[in-house]
Amino acid sequence: MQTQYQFNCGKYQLNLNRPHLMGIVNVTPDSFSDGGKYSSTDLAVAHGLELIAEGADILDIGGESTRPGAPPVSLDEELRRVIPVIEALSAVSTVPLSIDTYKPEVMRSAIAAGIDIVNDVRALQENGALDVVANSHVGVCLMHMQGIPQTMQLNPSYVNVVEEVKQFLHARLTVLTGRGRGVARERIVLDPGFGFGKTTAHNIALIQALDTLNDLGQPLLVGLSRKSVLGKIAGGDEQQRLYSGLAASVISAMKGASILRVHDVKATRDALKVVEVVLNSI
Ligand code: 8Y4
Repeated sequence: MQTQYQFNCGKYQLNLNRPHLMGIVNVTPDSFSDGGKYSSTDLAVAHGLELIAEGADILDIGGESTRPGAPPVSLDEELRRVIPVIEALSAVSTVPLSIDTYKPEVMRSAIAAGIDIVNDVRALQENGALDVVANSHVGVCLMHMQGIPQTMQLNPSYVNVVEEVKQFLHARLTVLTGRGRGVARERIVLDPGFGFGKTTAHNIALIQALDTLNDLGQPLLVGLSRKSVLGKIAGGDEQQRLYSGLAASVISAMKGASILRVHDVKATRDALKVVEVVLNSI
């Protein structure tokens, strides 16, 4: 199925001998502090614990929407959302915690609060981000994106999307592992960045070519859960993309992806269990 990579991330050493599931924990704006029963912190923590119970191997905590056209969130607001969730979950979690951020200040505070992985859609290109990660022991996911979230879906354009994504990831890998920085390869996973400055055709070409991205020699992370490419292929809005997403997860696993970032942990776990058992018994 895939190469047996070891992933060293913070307090954890994951043996990626089967596809691992990264469950998504969104920390929404706190609209409950004005009288509601549960705060957004409580809701996010409860959701994280539920995902662990369903079989999540990693939790990815995010306080800023990276969706196409979504407005940016200020540094203070992002910190207010995610740090209390990280503090609460790190005290009880049995799995590594990941922070979805591109801001070095959020990375630094999240590391102090107990985060194990930095998941950066900008691949540590923000000033100072690389140093924060290099001077720590966290794992890191380097993702490809063309453009910036506000405008990336307006006119995505490539000569050869697969080659360009591959070259970008190779270049970032070289920077991180190079002299001076010296981040160990065992701390790095790579991600083609589905939906980030890509048309449906680009996304489909990248799914088809996932196996060739294994040439980079690093574990691959795939995030296709509920994304619009699934709706374009099979129809349905965000809430109706579970079955198409399961097909995408099975294909990704069979093409060697090591980590799948998903909303629907229980359903994906069942689907992947079948892949795992059948492929290991032939
Ligand atoms: C419905 C639900 C429609 C969610 C769109 C979305 C990735 C990621 C995101 C990814 C890595 C998203 C933070 C976008 N996607 N990180 N983050 N890889 N590493 N959109 O593909 O989920 S956010």
